[in-house]
Amino acid sequence: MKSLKDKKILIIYTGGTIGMVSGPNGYIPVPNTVRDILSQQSIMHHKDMPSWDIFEFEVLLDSSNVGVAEWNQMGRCIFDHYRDYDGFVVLHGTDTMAYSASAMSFMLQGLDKPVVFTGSQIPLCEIRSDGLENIFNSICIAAEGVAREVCICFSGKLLRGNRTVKLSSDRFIAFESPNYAHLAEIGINIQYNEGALERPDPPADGLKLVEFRELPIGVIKVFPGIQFSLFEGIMTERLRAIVLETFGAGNIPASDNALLPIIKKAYEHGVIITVCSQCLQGTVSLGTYETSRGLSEVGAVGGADMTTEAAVAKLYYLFSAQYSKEAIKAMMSQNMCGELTE
Ligand code: ASN
Repeated sequence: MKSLKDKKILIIYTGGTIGMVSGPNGYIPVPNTVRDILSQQSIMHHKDMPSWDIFEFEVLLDSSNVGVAEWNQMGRCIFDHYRDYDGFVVLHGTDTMAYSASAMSFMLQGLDKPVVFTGSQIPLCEIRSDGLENIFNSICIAAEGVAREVCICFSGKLLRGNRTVKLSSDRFIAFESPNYAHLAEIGINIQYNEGALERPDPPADGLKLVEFRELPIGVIKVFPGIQFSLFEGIMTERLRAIVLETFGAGNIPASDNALLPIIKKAYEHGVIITVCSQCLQGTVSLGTYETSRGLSEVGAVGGADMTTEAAVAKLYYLFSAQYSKEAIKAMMSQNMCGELTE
């Protein structure tokens, strides 16, 4: 087995606070900041450190601006360099990291090397930055090769990417996977939770990249007093899918039964309706309560314990991979890469 220092890691900088500098209009990512700061760290050249290269995106983004094109760019970058490296560290803004990590978990079919997303809450160029520690931990995890899946390494924890949500905009502990065990705890030792890790079989035909296409989908969060009729206008043939963020185990307010006929019409137009929960823990179970029964009767499908982030990414994947409507509907409640518990 290769030791860590014999491993090769590609660090991909996409943008985000970690490489930002304060400007007149707020923080913005600045080219070469991460590269320069990392190169100056003696630990990055320590004899036991894996060898590493850094690839910086031409246009660096606050992650609020990351969309389908950038996901494809990230996926392609990993795909193109897959054979040359033992693992990948993706430096990314925290705001949409959970979406991007979810997207990569579907886009990179047959992945059996670590892809570790990280970033920081304070830029590397400022004192008290959490960035260096996050980067060092991520490099070690990418090099160890135990977690051969898309994960998020942040503030001493390793989480499954498609199970993660951003929890805090100002704490160092910015992420959690509230519905799934941590993949590792990072202390003096990196303690992997073997039972929680994906165990991909080495894929027969290697890594496959499924680039995403733009997709007209919507996320609707229900709330007490919601006037469903306002949403009728968007439920046209143009819409391909909706993620409905419901209460508890998949419950919706009766509100004069306004939603169900709208959902039924949308379903008849071919729209895939996936039911997720506003709760961070637990699962959707349509039919447990009378307030959810109607949803399955009009064609909606329960997304079990999937995060909204994972549900959105999965829809992009399934439509881009050109599955049929029936297959997409079935697959939204089936586990593909550790994103939900069946
Ligand atoms: N707005 C930043 C981003 O997501 C936040 C961060 O990285 N901490 O790019």
